[in-house]
Formats: sequence, C-alpha cells, structure tokens
Amino acid sequence: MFLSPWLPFLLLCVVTAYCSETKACEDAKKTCSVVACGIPVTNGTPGRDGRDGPKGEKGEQGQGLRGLQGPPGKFGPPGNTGLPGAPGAKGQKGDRGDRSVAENKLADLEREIRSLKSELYHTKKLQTFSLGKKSGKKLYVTNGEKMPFSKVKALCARLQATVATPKNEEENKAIQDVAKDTAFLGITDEVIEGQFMYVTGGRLAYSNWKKDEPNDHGSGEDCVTLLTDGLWNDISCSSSFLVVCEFPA
Ligand SMILES: [Ca+2]
Ligand SMILES: [Ca+2]
Repeated sequence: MFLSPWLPFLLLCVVTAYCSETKACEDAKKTCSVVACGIPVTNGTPGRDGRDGPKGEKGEQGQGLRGLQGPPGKFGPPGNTGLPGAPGAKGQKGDRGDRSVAENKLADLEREIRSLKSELYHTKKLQTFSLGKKSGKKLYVTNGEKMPFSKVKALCARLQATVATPKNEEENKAIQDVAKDTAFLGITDEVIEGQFMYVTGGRLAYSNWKKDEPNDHGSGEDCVTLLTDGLWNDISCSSSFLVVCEFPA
C-alpha cells in the first residue's frame, strides 16, 4: 500500500524509457499516457477499398457560357381524339335570299307547266281536227286500218286507250263521223251469249241496234260493229273492221 503515491511517477518513467526515439511514440504520448510505447511498429499492407458512399447532392449550375440551342426534335405521335366540344351559340336568322330563289324557281315551274298545258291543249285540238272527233270528254281516233277485234283491242291498249264505245247518241255520232266506214265497238257478248257488255266492264247503258239485230248469225256473232249509218250489228270477232280508239280528252 505504500506504493500508491508513487504509481503515476513509475508509469511515466516506464513510458519515457520505452519511448526513446521514435516519432510515433511521441505522437502516442500526446494521447496515451498509459500505452506501452517503445515497441517498433511496421506499416501493414493497405486495406481493401471501402464501399462507395451515398450519392451527393446535385451541385449548383456552372458559371460557364451556355451552348447554342439545338435543332427542334422530331414530331411526337398524334394524341388521342378529344371529346366533342360544346354546341356553339345559335346563329342569327338568315336573310330571305334563299326563299326568294326557291319562290322564283317555283314560279318558273308553274309558268312552264302552264305553257305545256297550253301546248298540249292545242295539240289535242289539232289531233281532233286532223284525225279524230271529240265528244264530251272523249276523243275518238282511227288510223284507217282494218283488223280482227283481238288486234283492235291490243292496238288501243298499247296507246293507253280503249276501243271506241258509245254510251249515248252524241258519242255514237262522233264515232260515226270519225270512222266513215264500218268499225268495231268495244262491246261483246263473249261472256254470256245474248248479254252484251262493255269490254271495260258493265252492262249497256245505250244501244242503237239495226232492225233484227243482234241475231248471232251463222256460227255465232259476239262482237259489234258501228255501220256507216250509225246503227249497230253483231258480227264475228274474227272478221276485220276499222280500228277506232277512245282516249280521255
Ligand atoms: Ca252472240
Ligand atoms: Ca248480226
């Protein structure tokens, strides 16, 4: 126990004795008053490189001159079609110009129709004068040909007409004036013998039979002719007589 006051002094002496000459020991003495210095130290081989440290913060923009601006880049792909926009505001009422044009066109058409009607009327009058005979609302026309009744019907139908059929004395006279020869009428008893009918349908409303006619003479007579004196006679349909067609006038 008597050594305790001397212990620090003895340790200092030990350090001093071991650290005689080397600088490393001098450095050690600054930090360690108890380390046993004086043992010669040789440097070891360098250790391996440590791991990379964390990425540092972005530095400030440099102070150098900026380069020239490069050329524009390529166009990018077209974007998606956008949604339809909201409807625009209602426009102002237009002027009356278009309406006037339409009215003018309509007026032109009406004038043209009146002109065509007038031309058609004169054509019909000329036709009546040269070819046919008009009675009431009927126009009777002949081409002067004679043929069996079936062909007479077909010819008038092709002209969008019917075989001349008098339904009163006036019409009978008009057909007589046009024909000037024995002509077929649009009347037969082909459906029921002895019961004469209009080819267009319906029983007779007027007749002008010659005396003792119709007589269904010989092998039978189912067609009707208008004689030059205006009287009627039943005759064979296969015989040939004048064509007279009836048109609405
Ligand atoms: Ca008959
Ligand atoms: Ca007869």
